[in-house]
Amino acid sequence: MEFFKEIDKINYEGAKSKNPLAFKFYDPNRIVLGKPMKEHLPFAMSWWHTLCANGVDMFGRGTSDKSFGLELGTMEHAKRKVDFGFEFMKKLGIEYFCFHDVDLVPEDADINVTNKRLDEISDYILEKMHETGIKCLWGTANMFSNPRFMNGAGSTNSADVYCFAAAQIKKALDITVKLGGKGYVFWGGREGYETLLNTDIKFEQDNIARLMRLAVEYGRKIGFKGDFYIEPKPKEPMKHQYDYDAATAIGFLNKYGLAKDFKLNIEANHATLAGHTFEHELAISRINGMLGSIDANQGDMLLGWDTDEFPFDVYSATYCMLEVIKAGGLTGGFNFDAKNRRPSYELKDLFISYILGMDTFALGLLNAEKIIKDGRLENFRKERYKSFETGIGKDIVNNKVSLEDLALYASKLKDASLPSSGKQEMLESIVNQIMFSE
Ligand code: XLS
Ligand code: NI
Ligand code: NI
Repeated sequence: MEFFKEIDKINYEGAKSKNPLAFKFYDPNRIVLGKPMKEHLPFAMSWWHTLCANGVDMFGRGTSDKSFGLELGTMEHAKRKVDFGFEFMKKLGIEYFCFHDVDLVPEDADINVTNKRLDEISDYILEKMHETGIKCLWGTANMFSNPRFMNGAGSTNSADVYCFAAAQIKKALDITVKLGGKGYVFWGGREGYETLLNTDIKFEQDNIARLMRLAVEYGRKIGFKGDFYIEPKPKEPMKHQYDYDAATAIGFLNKYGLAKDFKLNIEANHATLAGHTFEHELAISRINGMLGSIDANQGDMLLGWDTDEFPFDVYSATYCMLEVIKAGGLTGGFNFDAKNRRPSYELKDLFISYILGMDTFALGLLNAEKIIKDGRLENFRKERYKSFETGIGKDIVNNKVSLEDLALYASKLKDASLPSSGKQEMLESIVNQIMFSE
């Protein structure tokens, strides 16, 4: 069954095209820095936003009909989502998908029933994967929607709930491995707290780490070779989330001896919620060898929550791609953890939204290539530290001097000249020049 008879495969038509259902910049086979664009940009569809979310918000019902002509909450409907999702990915040329357990099937009150449904749906998904060549980027367990997780999963005060979290992780790992997923994500969900008056943060963090360790042990036992990811987020739903940002998550992973099995999944909107730029979070991950995957979206600077908009900001995508290229690429991919705005409710808007996101990252990649080939930014950055290449600077870097040596050096100089000018405005104008001249 074909859902979109009126929408064919989305093709690249070039920057001059006025066809809303065509790529203007994403040209999958175009060679950029030695490899095809699509290899730089392994895009993924998020099951939840694309196939489940209907635009419901705190103030109103859904606006978008995701029933696909069937009754919601049934296995027939769950299969229909698979059919729709695969047609959607195929038409857009998206090669990966990401899922939470409960995105795939309706959750039953009895976890054993839910697990059987997951077996059934994953058989069906596997068939579709073989038919189309589409792959699984990562899976995860939703440990935040069910009321039992009101205090989180690993961070819960209830040992029974902790076991349910473990059971869901076990099953989600089984399904991820069955589908050949490249990664497994822990987004902290409700792993956080509201008030210290009732919370033992040390105990909760120890318990989260224990749960992650158990997940790694089990995953490796069943043959999962990919990366585990932490997806940092500073707030929402909890006031204090333990995985606040990349630096915090990396500290946590190192403290608990989890660093070798984990990398980070960086979401643009989470970065800005933490008061950072997207590229800051990517750079912090990269310099620690932990840039794994990306949740590609963007927030609204005027709204303080995770609005999950489709990426549109070309500067941000450009800085992102500079980081990704510096890191030598991602072990994961670019998952559009993004939803169309509530008033863009037509299913056709889903195609248009993904085209926007994919074109934005294609532009980011093309700009990054130009910036790298131009070389002025990189040269300037290197030059800026050149006082550490000779003399006392070189001795510092080579750990050849003591604090007293440095103090003596300073006392002989009497006064230090100012560091070289940062020239931010010059650099920004170079970026504009490169981006907007052909
Ligand atoms: C929520 C997160 C979530 C994760 C997967 O803010 O972005 O969607 O990506 O659980
Ligand atoms: Ni996300
Ligand atoms: Ni998010």
